[in-house]
Amino acid sequence: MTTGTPVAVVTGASSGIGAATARGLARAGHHVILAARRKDRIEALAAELVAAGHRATARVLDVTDRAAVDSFAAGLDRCDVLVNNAGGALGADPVATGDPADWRRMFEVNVIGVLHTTQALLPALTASGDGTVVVLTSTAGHAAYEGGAGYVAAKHGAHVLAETLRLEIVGTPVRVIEIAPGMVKTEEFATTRFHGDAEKAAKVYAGVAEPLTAEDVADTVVWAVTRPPHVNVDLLLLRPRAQASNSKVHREL
Ligand code: 8X3
Repeated sequence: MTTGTPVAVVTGASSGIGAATARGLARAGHHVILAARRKDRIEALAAELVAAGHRATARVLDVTDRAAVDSFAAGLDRCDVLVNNAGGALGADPVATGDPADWRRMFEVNVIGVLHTTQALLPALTASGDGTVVVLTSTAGHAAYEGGAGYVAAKHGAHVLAETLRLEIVGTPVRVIEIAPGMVKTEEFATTRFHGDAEKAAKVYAGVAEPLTAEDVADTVVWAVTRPPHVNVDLLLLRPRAQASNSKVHREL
């Protein structure tokens, strides 16, 4: 294993689960590289972490831009952990009327984005001697639900990418961890899904006592990453207690 401060790249680190994971990994002793499109947000988070005595660097990155991902990877001295968090849902229409542009964008971010960063950083992760790839999928990557098909299809793609990669690189010093959260209430997920419609977004969580928070998921990611290197948490599904399946949610209305 390489000595010195381990470096953890977190994509989509500008908000939600990504930002919380970056905070958690920084607290766990990693130098976190905050990668996201929104410069102001990642710079503010990096400043917050540095002020708290941690190591953090902000790097603007769009994971769907392969050239940008390659030059991002070339600019890193080392990489021990890659958290593929950038992703999201767009639309909640039935298959019959779903917007192909939404489907295409979800596949680009949730699947091709993970492919780009993983391909670009795999050499550095291998060279670290104990590398970890985390793929944040979703319970949508494990079962379908009505109105979810575009996101469900994309997250199934990310799940299969993780599963296949684990098979292909066994015997190398890199493990592949998939974390699949269910209902998580974050600042942006549902609003983005409904193209900015706050009222529709609020309905997602209506009456649900305690949806998961970004911190709950980050906690799980940090736990999995900080297990000894020979321990591979292949797949961890987590949901709030009030959610028994993708479509069975207890609501107090
Ligand atoms: C988020 C979970 O139920 O909105 O990844 O698909 S869900």
